Amino acid sequence: MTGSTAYRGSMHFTCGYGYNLVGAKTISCQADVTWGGRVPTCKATCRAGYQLIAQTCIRVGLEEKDYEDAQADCEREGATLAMPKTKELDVALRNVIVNKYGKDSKYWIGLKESGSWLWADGSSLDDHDHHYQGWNPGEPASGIKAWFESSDCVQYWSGPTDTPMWDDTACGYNLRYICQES
Ligand SMILES: [Ca+2]
Repeated sequence: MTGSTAYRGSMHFTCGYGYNLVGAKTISCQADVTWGGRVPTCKATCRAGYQLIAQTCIRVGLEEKDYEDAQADCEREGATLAMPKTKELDVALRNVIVNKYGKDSKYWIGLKESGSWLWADGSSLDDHDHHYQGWNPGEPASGIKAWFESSDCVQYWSGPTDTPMWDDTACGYNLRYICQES
């Protein structure tokens, strides 16, 4: 909200990401210290099936798919696998999963190793010095590569911490997954 609350001043309203403004963008201040119109509201704009979590529209897919199929399913909806790049979003996603589905299932997120760790939008996990990372203690661990062709895709896994945290595993496993609107 910017502008002036003085008489004949006008206020301009905007909404944060994931919200649409409902009502007039600009309203004026009246001589009697009331607004010259209704104060607008912000309404979440996630598409059907998605919910707003930490300013991000997400959907939890309960069908179990391998990493590529899960990513393709998200892409069909104009989304990608979820990218919990911030602690805020990572913790919010964990809480949604645990509160709704418990801590035992595993879920793909949009992080994969292709030379380096890349998010589903192509950005690098190592882009900046103080980037957030939500790995389980001891992960990413490459030991599993002796048995499987690749251990390059990242899942939420309630391992030693009993909390869904990042773990690299074989991309061919069929897991639940989380989509994020892009
Ligand atoms: Ca691992």
